[in-house]
Amino acid sequence: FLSKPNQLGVVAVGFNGGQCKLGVEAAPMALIEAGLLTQLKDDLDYEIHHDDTVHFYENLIPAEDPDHRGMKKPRAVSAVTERLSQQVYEHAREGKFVLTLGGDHSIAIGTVSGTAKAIRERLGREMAVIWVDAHADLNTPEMSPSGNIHGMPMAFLTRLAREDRRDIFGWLQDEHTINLRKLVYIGLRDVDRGEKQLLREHGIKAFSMHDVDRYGIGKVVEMALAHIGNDTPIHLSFDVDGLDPQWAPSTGTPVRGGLTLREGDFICECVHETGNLIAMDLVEVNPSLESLGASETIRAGCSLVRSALGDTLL
Ligand code: 4U7
Ligand code: MN
Ligand code: MN
Ligand code: MN
Repeated sequence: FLSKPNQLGVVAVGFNGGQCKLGVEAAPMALIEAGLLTQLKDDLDYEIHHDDTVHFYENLIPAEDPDHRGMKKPRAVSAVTERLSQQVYEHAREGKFVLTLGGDHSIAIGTVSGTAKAIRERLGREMAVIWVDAHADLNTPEMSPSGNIHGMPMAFLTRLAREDRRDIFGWLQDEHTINLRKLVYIGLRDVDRGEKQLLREHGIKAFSMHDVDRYGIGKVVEMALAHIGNDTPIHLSFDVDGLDPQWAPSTGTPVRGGLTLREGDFICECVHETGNLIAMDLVEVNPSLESLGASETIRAGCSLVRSALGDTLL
């Protein structure tokens, strides 16, 4: 589905407004300083299109941003994701692979909407999303226990949550959205009550850590890809907290009992092997938490991205 398979559009998003902890905005720089883009260029032969900027979108953050329907910083997250959606769209519409380095997971409202629109325009098709995460990020504003928008992106992207105000996600059009049947979760282990109900009610495909234990990661990935089908573009949104804190301790909402780094890499490798992967997000790396584990977490993040871009051993 990529007309330029070795061309890589990179967007570095230093945004933390979808949650309350500082530090996640420093992740793109930390990943780049760890050599990620150099590795993709020198070892995997990608031609990199990057503006050499970490975007903080300072001029888009309003001074006043009161809660709306319980959402915290709704205008800031909306304005930043609207801009990011355009940036991602511009790469994707040229047929490049789009790699977005976050940032907290609210930024997926921008990335997924951007690729979904480009794929509809270029190919006339609906794309699929593989969401690797401890969490489902499917809370509607009313259901959310925290009001943090990084726990809501999938609700807005699937239209389970809607808001008409243009400055609070009202810019999302049908062309930006994802079909609930084309969403697959892997790694879930901390899902809120309301989210569980939505998963059941809508029959959303979800592989929890229980499924990973029962079937093994090989079978789980096989079932996930079978659900999506052979002929569908895939956007992989990887929250580093999908990994166990043993491998990725530096993240805002760690949950024990997660994927090993090898299992995470394996998911990425298999999705790469389909030949259908068109974009990846790596989010929720927070180098300022667990300072002892920061470099491990950054290394884990680099490894996941390399795996998704075709770094297999043989
Ligand atoms: B992440 C949570 F309540 N579900 O909505 C919420 F447990 O992007 C956590 O996956 C969300 O890291 C975590 O606040 C968002 C909570
Ligand atoms: Mn998470
Ligand atoms: Mn997440
Ligand atoms: Mn998190």
